[in-house]
Amino acid sequence: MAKSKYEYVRKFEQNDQCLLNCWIVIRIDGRNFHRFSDAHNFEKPNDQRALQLMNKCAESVMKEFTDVVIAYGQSDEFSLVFKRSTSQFGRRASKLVTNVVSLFSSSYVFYWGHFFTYQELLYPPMFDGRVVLYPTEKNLRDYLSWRQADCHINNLYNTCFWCLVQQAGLTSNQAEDRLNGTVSSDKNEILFSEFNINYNNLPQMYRKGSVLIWEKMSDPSDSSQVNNFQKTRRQVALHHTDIIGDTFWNEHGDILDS
Ligand code: DGT
Ligand code: MG
Ligand code: MG
Ligand code: MG
Ligand code: MG
Repeated sequence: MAKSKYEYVRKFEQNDQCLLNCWIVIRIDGRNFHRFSDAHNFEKPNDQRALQLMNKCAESVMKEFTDVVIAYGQSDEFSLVFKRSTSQFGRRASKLVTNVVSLFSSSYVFYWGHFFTYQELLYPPMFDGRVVLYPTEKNLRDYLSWRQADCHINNLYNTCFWCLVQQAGLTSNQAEDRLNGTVSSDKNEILFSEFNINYNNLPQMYRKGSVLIWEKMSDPSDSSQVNNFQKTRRQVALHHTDIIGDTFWNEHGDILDS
């Protein structure tokens, strides 16, 4: 078929194929969730409903894009890691990030009411997205460690901050001044001695964030047993666990193999 004289404009499109052999990380982050969390009365410092909704959205993305081997989320962000050999969308960065962000955002609205039973969604939320490539296992693990360390640092700070404001009656400025220059052990001590809170006993989801991986589980919908072997199905499993140390990676050696 003859091409129209306009066809040449295609050549202006840029090739944004991600480098081969690298893990493709897509990190999405809620736009101005400072305002969004206030407007929707999120509990401070952690709103269980909001975090569970984020996890549900990430699960939706993983079920659609099964080359995502692990996803890590905390606060208003999620990092989704495509296996290094993925050929999804020909590894085109713009295709990958826009599809992931749009499915995540639409899922956030779609599932809102499942988690926020009494809180109406007041306006459409937005998420940004970026693509980062990691060529070595060390780089990728360091990336995920960076996000989990960020979760810990922010959560410890925010937990102290809101105790000082909500329970001790300090103003925001006073609470900030009080925490200025403190290290982790100081904050643990404030929580323990002034608010009777053992930080390590707070919910793991708040302290560690959320880790989603594929796990083989026996399929309860399939009762047929072949040679005493129950069929297994890959399902998305949710963990709130340390991913900085080696234990998690030793127990789930297949995540980075693929
Ligand atoms: P951005 O990302 O530059 O558009 O701006 P923000 O406001 O989204 O800033 P960001 O992403 O650095 O920080 C996340 C905000 O979301 C932060 O203000 C706290 C809020 N947020 C996230 N999760 C929760 C939660 O569970 N409870 C409450 N109260 N706030 C939360
Ligand atoms: Mg930001
Ligand atoms: Mg944000
Ligand atoms: Mg954020
Ligand atoms: Mg089309």
